[in-house]
Amino acid sequence: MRPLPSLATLLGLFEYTRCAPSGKNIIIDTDFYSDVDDAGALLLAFTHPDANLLGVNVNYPSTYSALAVSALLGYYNHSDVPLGLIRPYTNITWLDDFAYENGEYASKVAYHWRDFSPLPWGDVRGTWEPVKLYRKLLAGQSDGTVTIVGIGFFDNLSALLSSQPDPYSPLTGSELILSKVAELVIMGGSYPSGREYNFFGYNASAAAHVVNHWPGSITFLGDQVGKYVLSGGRLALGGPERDPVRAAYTWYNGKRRWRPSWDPLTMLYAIEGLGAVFRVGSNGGHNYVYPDGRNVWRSGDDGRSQRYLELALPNETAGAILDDKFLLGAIGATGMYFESPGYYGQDVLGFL
Ligand SMILES: [Ca+2]
Repeated sequence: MRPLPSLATLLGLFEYTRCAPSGKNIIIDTDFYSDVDDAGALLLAFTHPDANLLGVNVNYPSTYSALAVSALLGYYNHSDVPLGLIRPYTNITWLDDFAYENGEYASKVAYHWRDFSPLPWGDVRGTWEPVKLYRKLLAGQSDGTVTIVGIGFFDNLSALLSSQPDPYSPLTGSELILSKVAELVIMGGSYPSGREYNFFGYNASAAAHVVNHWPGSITFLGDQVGKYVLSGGRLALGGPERDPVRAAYTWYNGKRRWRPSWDPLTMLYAIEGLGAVFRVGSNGGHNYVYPDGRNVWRSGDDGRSQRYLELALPNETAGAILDDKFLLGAIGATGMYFESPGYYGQDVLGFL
């Protein structure tokens, strides 16, 4: 079993997480619907001391996805952060009709943490239309200072790219991106080539539009990087009992608890950069997405700045780093430190 962080380390980082928000300007585009790794990514972003959260857009048209993200925003003290939801939406919930082993979590998080949510239970009319939210947020920031993190599907980003001048900005979507966005960080694709769900699974033409026509820098984290990095288990086993992301991992994973880390790794890079965890896997070149969602890394930069990531550490080390950050973020959000020496590793799933 991996050694636990020392008490001094935990307390020191706990204090750090209570500081006023600063750091990198982040807008998140998440499906928050099927795989629970979106919840891990949001826990990272909502509690990381180096992230300045500007807004969240939901790219899957479920009211429960938006209500759950709203509950997380409230729970982690970001009730003032605006939330968008793709239109038209329905009350659809996820069913694991692939493996019939993973549990739905979005509606449960939305309901059980509804008292934290800025949105009233069951009513998402207060969410932004995603393109309007993007344009408002981007227009309000200094040039070249915004990082957009895409950890789902591409309809919102495609619509931003195609958008026209409006009351928020006289620039087209492409001009606004070029002016304001420092980097688009995408979980999607397979490198140097392959077929990955975020590109082909929902709206492949939107993925192709964004990847092939985005005017600024893009960094990709592909399927192979996240697949073998397991995280979430320590949070599920020993995190604060009332933490909603702990519950999400528990509901989704059942007794297996750990889960691949595509979205949390993408978020970690977006906030912290390469650090000791990542290195650039590409050597020049650019990504190309076919109309059916397959992708290939092509030589030549084609006038664009694109790269894909690899891990610079063993999978187990990267997973342990994520688990540390999940746990510390969750503890920091409770406003209290758990003093019981037997707390960590204790199976407290009985609360469900
Ligand atoms: Ca996702």
